[in-house]
Amino acid sequence: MTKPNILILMCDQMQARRMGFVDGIAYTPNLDALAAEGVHFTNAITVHGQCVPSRCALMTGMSPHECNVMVNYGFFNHCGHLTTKNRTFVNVFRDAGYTTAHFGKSHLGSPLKTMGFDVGECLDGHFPKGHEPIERIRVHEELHSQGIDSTQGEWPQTSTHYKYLKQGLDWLTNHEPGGKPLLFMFDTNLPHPPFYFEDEWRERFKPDEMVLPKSYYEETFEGKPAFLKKHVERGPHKLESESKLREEMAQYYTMISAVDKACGQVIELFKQKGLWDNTVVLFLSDHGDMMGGHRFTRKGTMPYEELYNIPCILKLPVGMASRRKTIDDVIVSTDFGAALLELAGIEGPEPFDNNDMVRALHRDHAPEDGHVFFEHYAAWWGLHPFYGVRTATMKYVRYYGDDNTEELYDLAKDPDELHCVAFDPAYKKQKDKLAALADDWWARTCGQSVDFYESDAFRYNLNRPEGAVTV
Ligand SMILES: [Ca+2]
Repeated sequence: MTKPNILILMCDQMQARRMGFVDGIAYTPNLDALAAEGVHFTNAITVHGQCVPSRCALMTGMSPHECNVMVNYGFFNHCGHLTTKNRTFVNVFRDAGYTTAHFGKSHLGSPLKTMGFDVGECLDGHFPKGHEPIERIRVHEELHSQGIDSTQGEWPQTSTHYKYLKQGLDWLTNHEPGGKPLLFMFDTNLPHPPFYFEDEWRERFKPDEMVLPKSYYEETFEGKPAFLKKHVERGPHKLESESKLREEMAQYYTMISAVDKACGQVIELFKQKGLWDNTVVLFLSDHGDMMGGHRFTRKGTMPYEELYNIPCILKLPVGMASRRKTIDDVIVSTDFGAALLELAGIEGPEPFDNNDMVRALHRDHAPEDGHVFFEHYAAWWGLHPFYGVRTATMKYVRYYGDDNTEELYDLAKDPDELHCVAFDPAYKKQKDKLAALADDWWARTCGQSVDFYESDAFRYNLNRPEGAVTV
């Protein structure tokens, strides 16, 4: 049987709930149609709530602390990035005879070829070009000290999106399969800040009609880590005003509609070329945006659903079926590469030899003990390292740095994560069990202390000579 093609449609900073068939406000007809044809995973969790670690983990199938990329390079002198030592799931597809192509953002700090792609173009944005890793982070810090946010890249957001979309569509139009299956990844930088209105959908989304999250109004921060309240009141996560938030949310929706339209164009081309029926499609984002949740903006340093629950749609090729159309099993982004390999009938080497995503397709119900792990380390606005575990109904978080505290949420009763029950005696038994699970994961995957991660050897990636990148 001919191996299926793989189409990965990836976007940036999109919350799970911002699809038309989920929230009723978003306008995403192409994603709605994809979900109708495929399977919607409602509890897909990214292993990390920020760009580079999330993307590196997706590619390698390893958690950020396992692939040594825990921070967006540049933050706090960390310059960890993937190198040829890291094998990606795309490398495995290429070795199995696939043509592999990538167009758009990668943000992996490494050339596409190193990541396993035969062809493509990428925006490995967020750094001035022409600098080696250690020098680049110095440039980054210098700009930051001058009050310049160099994380916003060198190009306007919108032209970047359309540039790589056009390049991808052009390549795909001219691509002759030659009997080889195709892995094609379109990876857009939208809907990343700075937010703006995509004109085509401006009239559809009125700021005063936006529905703000319940936690925007009701968050008290009682019983939560102290830094959260400080950040929201004084720090870089502070919202300017409700009207600004409403405007940003409307802008966010227009950018998501642009993502949707682009996905529709790629899908249409797959159909025109006769590839569609034998193609596995995965739509996802690298993480979400707080978008007013708990009165935060942006991302990083907090473990909430707005960031960690990502959109996830899987379309299977003709001849394969899922027992459910909507799957609420918790699954994690480090499983996605392994799942794509399994669906293509390719035996993946470790860690691509095991995943729960495909198993979920064959189940009628989520397993009672289903759980996944996640982590964060640091972002520009602070070093607040944590790891945690998410089940279908609970979330536990352990802060292992100076914060030295815990969070626990009963998501079944409190989906907005307003009431931290980590220190509620009624939840002690559940907390102890989840804490033991999370601690065991951290120990057996060689999780380390802050001192280790703050050592120069780790931050400067000094043991990785081939890590010198040209982006
Ligand atoms: Ca991102």
